[in-house]
Amino acid sequence: MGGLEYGAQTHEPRDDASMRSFRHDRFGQFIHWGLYALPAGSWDGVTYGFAAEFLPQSATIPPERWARLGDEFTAPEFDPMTWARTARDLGARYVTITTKHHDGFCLWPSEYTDFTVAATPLKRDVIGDLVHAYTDVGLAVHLYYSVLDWHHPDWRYSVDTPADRDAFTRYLTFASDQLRELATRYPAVRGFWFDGTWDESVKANGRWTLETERMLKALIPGAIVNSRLRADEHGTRHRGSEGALMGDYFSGYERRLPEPWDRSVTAEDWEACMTIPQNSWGYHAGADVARSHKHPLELVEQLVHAVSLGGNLLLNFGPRGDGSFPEFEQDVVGTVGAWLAANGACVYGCGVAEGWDYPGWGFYTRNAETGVVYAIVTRIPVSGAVVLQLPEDIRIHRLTALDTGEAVPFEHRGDRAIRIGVDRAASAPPVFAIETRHHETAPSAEVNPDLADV
Ligand code: JFZ
Repeated sequence: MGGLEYGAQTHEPRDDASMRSFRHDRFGQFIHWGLYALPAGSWDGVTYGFAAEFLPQSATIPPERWARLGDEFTAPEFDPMTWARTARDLGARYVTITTKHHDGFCLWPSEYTDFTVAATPLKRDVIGDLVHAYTDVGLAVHLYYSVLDWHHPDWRYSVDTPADRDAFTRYLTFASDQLRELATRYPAVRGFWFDGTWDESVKANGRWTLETERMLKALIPGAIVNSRLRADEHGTRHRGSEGALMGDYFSGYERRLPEPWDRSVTAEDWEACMTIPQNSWGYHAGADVARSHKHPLELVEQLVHAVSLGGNLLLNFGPRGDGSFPEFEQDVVGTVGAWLAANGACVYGCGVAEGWDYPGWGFYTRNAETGVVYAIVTRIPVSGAVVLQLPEDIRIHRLTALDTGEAVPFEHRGDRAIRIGVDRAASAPPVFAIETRHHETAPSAEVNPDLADV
């Protein structure tokens, strides 16, 4: 390992049951909820186009003033079972929830600060109630934690003086205490998603990032931790100075995906996180932000794009301050959920389809267990037909429409390609399930006449 003390602990992807199930799940729901959902991007009559959770910075709101928003946190519509059903209807298999974002407000009654949901009219332990509800409907829960904290007096962006060092050391103890508290209070959680780790102060504490990862894994066996937590002793993040991934999966694809033909990314586990608006994680009520919302089918496309490259997609939802989901998010739940209900077999348990080159009209995925290859047509050509280039020595055994299970006619174009007609009026990406066989492999146990009687 070339002597890095706080760098990567292993050079191989994890292959234990917990990691396999995270990989199998492929689709998660991200939840950003906190005080920022109340002003929803506007302050004193001015709307700020930037991300709603950054409003304290955009509108230069002093922490004391921001903290008073707690008095308005009544969330009359907040119902953990409704949230859990929403995640399940979306087709997500896991949920990652913000426990504390950059503003420092905690959605659980932490004993290490007063700035928590316990001091609001809502009072209840939001994280505890959600962990319970999601687990009840069979979803894995991960906890998001921002190390960056605009509220805590000991937070520092950089550590320049001995006084800074003392303060930041106290801060890291506070963060460790909170993380131990989370892991102890909610042992059912399956992983931790770190954020707010890009400042010089954290980069100078690579050792703390490794110790934190170890502590969480000791408290919760099998816990999964994203790469964004980690820095090595040189302050190099995500991947150590030697290039090896730190943490369990690469979490650097933010509001973007790798190029669809870039198979090099399949060497690591990774998860991309995605917003529905162009750029807001917390609920933003601004009209310009609303105009930037992605179409629900664009999100279907991004999901299969991620899976085709062996990655997960974590799709963000920002519930309103009252605890309800805005209409555009409910539309996403309806459309993406319905598509997955019919076509989920091309997502769950699937990954890269080796040998099947990026086709341009969509994506290929493959279920590693069954070997079935899926062709997902996200961009139906005006010709009304797609051509599939087959890997060498691969023949089509059976070709069906995934949603109906019915056989689909196709036309051979030599040995290495087939052509399938596609309904140009399809209202959602059609998926073809392809069972293949090897060219040389005899389909039955017939004796090869050339070898008989030898
Ligand atoms: C961070 C947060 O600032 C944001 O509010 C949200 O929680 C998001 C999930 O994470 O934003 C980032 C983090 C990393 C990058 C950009 C924005 N990055 O790596 O480019």
